[in-house]
Amino acid sequence: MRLYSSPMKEFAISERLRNLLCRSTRVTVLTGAGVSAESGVPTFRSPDGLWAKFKPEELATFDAFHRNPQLVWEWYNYRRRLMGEVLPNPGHRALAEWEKYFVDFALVTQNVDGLHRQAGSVQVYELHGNIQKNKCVDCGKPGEVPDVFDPENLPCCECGGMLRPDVVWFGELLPESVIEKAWAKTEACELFFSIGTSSVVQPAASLPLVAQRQGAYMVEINPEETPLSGVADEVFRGLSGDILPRITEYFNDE
Ligand code: BV8
Ligand code: ZN
Repeated sequence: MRLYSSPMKEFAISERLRNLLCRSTRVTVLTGAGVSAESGVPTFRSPDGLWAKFKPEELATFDAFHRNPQLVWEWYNYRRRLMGEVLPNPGHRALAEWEKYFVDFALVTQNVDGLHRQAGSVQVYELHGNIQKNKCVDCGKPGEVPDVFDPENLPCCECGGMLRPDVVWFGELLPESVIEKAWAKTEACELFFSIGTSSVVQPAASLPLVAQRQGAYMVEINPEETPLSGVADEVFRGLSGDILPRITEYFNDE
C-alpha cells in the first residue's frame, strides 16, 4: 500500500496506477459525503458533520419519521435548502470527465445531493436515493412536496398516505436494481476508487473490498484514515477536489 499525503506539492502516482489509468476499460468509483464537502455540504461524521448535531437513529430511520415526522421533515427541508444553494466542485467535475474517458465507467454514490448529475455525470448509481425526491409511505408513488409547509399540515399523497423523502434510511433495504448493478460493476472492474467516505455504512462500505478480492486495484482518496486505508493498494491523503483533477492529468500519459 502506497500513501501520498497533502499538501500535494510533489503530487505523484505509482507506476502501477499510471499504467492502469492508461489501459483500463472497466473502472468503478464509490463516493461518499466527503466528495461534496468542498461544495459546502456538511458531511455526516466529521466533528461539524450533520450527525454531530443529531444522531442517525433520531432522524434517518423510519421509526424516527413515524415518531416525529415534523422533526424529520424539518431536517430534510434544511438539507434541501442547503443543497439548492451549493454547486459541484472540481472533484465532481473530474469524475464527470472520467465517465467520458473510460469505456465502462460506473459512478456509485452514497450521496443523496444530486451533485454528480449536476456536474455532468450520467451513469450514476444512487445507493441511498435522492433528497429531492419523495414517495408515499403507503402506495410508494412519487409525490411533490412544497418547499415550505406547515409542520402541522404534513404533505400527503392523493391516496391519503404520508409523503416521505425518497432516501434509504438505516434499517431499510437499498433499491434492489441499483445495488445489483453497483455490485456487478464492482465485481467486474479492473480499477476501483473509494472517495470521500468514512467506510462505515453497509453495504456500501463492502464494495471496495469486493472489488479488491476479485482482483481490482483499489485506491482510496480521503484526508483522514478510515477502516479501508490499511488494505487499500494506494491511498491519497488529501481532498478529492484537489486530487481528482491531478489524477486526470495522467490520462493518456503513455
Ligand atoms: C441495510 C441516506 C439491510 C439518508 C444514509 C452491520 C453492522 C451494523 C449495522 C449494520 C450492518 N449492516 C447493515 C447495518 C445497518 C446500517 C449500517 O451500516 N449502520 C452503520 C452505521 C454501521 N446499514 C443500513 O441500515 C443500510 N441498510 O443494510 O439494509 C438491513 C436491514 C435491516 C437490518 C440490517 C441490515 C442502509 C444504509 C443507508 C443509510 N442512509 N443516507 C440521508 O442521507 O438522509 S447513510 C449516510 O451515511 C449517507 O448516505 C452517507 O453518504 C453515508 C455514509 O457516510 P459517508 O458518505 O462516508 O459520510 P461521512 O461523513 O461518514 O464520511 C465523510 C468522509 O469524507 C470522511 O472520511 C472524511 O474524512 C472525508 N472527507 C471530508 N472532506 C473530504 C473528504 N474526502 C475527500 N475530500 C474531501 N474534501
Ligand atoms: Zn399514496
